[in-house]
Amino acid sequence: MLRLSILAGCLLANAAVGATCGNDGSGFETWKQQFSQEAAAAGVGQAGLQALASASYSTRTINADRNQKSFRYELSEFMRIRGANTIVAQGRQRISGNPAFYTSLENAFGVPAAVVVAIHGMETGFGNFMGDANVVSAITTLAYDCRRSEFFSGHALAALRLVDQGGLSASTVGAMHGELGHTQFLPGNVIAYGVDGDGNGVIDLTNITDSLASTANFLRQKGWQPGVGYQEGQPNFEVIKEWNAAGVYQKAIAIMAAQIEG
Ligand SMILES: [Ca+2]
Repeated sequence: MLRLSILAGCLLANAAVGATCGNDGSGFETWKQQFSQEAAAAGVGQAGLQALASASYSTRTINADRNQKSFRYELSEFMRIRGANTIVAQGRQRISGNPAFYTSLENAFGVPAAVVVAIHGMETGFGNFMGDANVVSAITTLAYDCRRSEFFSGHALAALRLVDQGGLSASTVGAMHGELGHTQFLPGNVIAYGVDGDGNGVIDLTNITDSLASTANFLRQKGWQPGVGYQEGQPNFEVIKEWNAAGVYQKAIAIMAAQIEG
C-alpha cells in the first residue's frame, strides 16, 4: 500500500509539471489544450480560455526573442539614440499642459511626475508606438517555447485573467514579448501593480491614466520613498533599477527626469 501511494504521488507530481514545451510551432496546439486545463484549474474563465484557444504561434516573437542583442552603448550614446532631448522637451510640455493630472499622480503615489513621464517617453514615445504584436499570441508562444517557459507561463496566465477582467482582449496588440500599453507592462505586472486610474472599473494599460497610475504604483510598491532623491547613489535610484535591468536605461531615466523637473 505504501509503495502504491508513493507511485500515485509520483504520477500526480508528473501531471503537475505542466504543458509540454517545444522549440518550434509544431506542438503549440497540443500545448494550448494542456495549458487550457491548467488555466481552468487556476480559475481562468471562459473568456480567457477562448482567447487562449484563438492564440496562434508567433514566429515573429520567437525570432525577436532568439535575436535579442545585448547592447553595450555608452550612456551618452544610448541617450542620443533614444532621443533623450526630445523626451525631455516633450515631457516638460506634457506636465505643463496638464498640471492637475500630474499633480494628482504625484499626490497619489509619491513619485515625481517627471520620473513617470520620462519612463512614458522612453517606453513608447508617450504612447506613440505601443507595439504591433498580438499580446495573447506573443505571451502564450513564449510560455510554450522551452527557453523561458516557466517565467512566461505566469505572464500567460495573467494575460488570460486580464481577458476575463476586460482589460485585455484576444485582439489587443503590444510589444514582441507581450508588453502592454503606454509603459509596456508584462501581464503579470498588470495583475500585481495595475491601477484603475480613471475609475471606469477596468485596468486598461492602453489608457494613459490607468497606465501612468500603474507605473507610479509599481515604483511606489517597489519601495519608492516620497521626497527622497532618485539620482545614482540615492535611495530611489534602487527603485528605478526594478523597472529595467539595463544600467544605461536606469541612468538615462534618472537624468531625463531631473532635466524634466529642472
Ligand atoms: Ca480604467
